[in-house]
Amino acid sequence: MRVLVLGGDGFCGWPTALHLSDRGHDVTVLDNLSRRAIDLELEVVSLTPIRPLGERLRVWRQVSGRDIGFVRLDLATEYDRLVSELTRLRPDAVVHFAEQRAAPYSMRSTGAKRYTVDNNVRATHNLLTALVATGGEPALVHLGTMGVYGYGWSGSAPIPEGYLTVKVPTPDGDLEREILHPANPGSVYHLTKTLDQLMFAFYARNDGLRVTDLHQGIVWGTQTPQTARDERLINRFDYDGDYGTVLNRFLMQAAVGHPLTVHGTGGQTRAFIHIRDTVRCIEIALANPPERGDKPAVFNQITETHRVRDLAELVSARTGADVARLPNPRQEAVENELVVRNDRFLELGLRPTTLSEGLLEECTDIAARYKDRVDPSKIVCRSVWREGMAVADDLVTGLRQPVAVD
Ligand code: NAD
Ligand code: USQ
Repeated sequence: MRVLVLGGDGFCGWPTALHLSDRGHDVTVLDNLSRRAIDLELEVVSLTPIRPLGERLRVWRQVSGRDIGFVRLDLATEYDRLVSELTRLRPDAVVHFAEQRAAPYSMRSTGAKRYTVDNNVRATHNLLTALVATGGEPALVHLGTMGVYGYGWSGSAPIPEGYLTVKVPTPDGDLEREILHPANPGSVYHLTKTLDQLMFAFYARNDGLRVTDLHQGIVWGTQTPQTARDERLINRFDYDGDYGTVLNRFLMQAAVGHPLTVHGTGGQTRAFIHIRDTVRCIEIALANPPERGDKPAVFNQITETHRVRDLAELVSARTGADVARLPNPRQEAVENELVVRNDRFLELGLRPTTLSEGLLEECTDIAARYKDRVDPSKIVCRSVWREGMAVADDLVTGLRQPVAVD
């Protein structure tokens, strides 16, 4: 297949591009490199020394003999160029990772809220209209999020894959209807993903676009077999308070001797997936697109669920790290249950990678190898959901290292 990977320079997109290229697909990456610009804005770098995209692509050609194309383009603002590129490349499938994806970043300021909505909603809508304008052939696979469902709304009832069957009382008796699961976003970022869902439903119905929306849990780990082939192919590892996600942060914190930063009681239960399974899920979704005229296919892209304090205890037991209980900078349920259906990927052959499979070790080793790149002043989460909420002071100040800028 000819596959266009939007956001292919990012944490999920880069290993996906390599995985698909390795499987023999003809891959082109499209990215505006905005994620690298946000690192500059936040004055932080990936824990791992990621190389410029041009170098990544050259090294991939050397180690695999395969070419990956690159188009630098802003999906949110360069509509005409997007149409030209779709016409030129004629992809069979488009994988859409290209959005601002950090919930804390999306809440850090008025400007960041507006940027997140402008960027994500316009990028997705431009893509959908460009697909229609160019004939609507490619199947679209989009990365959504478990956060569209929210946490705790349905108690211990399992979260279905996208749709809920409801009974609507009418004077003539109950009508049974299948509806999109009610949206319950917990941040401006998650809000944009709930808006994406409505756009997919509309364009699938109105224009027959074939859309798969993958509601992915928190991705952990960093390397895949392809990114591990050469240090210059290494994947991004975000550790800072805005972009770092909880399990990778705990593993990094343990490696540098920083207490594990549990928000509140740590009673939040979340869904997780290893980056190796992310790339496999994308491949499975590409091989199983919906038919024209179908409603968007929704898969829950998760392999396990864990409570934040249990993860902290697990990492602490393995490494001896202290656990710190910090004021929670987010507005979220203090404790929640989470039961998630993920039958569709399992039926299609996904064999889940779990926390117990030695990959915690791999992740800790990577964090330890690059620990000199960590700036401890960037670790505590300081983006608050509402002005005036309390945040913690730095927990470690004495270890500040000079950060190497790539
Ligand atoms: P990332 O920020 O590392 O990568 C996103 C990429 O998209 C970046 O390279 C960025 O430069 C690019 N991009 C952003 N806006 C763009 C635009 N307007 N035009 C062109 N390129 C643009 O994020 P990630 O962690 O790789 O996440 C990828 C997708 O997966 C996101 O949509 C995210 O919501 C979703 N997701 C991620 C996780 C996770 O834990 N990382 C979990 C669930 C879902
Ligand atoms: N948390 C801590 N300590 C930390 C960091 C986070 O206790 O140091 C807590 C948060 O308060 C939250 C939970 O851990 O309750 C998860 O936070 P996170 O930053 O790991 O994940 P989240 O903000 O939900 O976002 C990440 C990705 C996002 C994706 C989402 C999937 O950044 O792109 O959509 O995971 S999901 O959570 O399933 O919606």
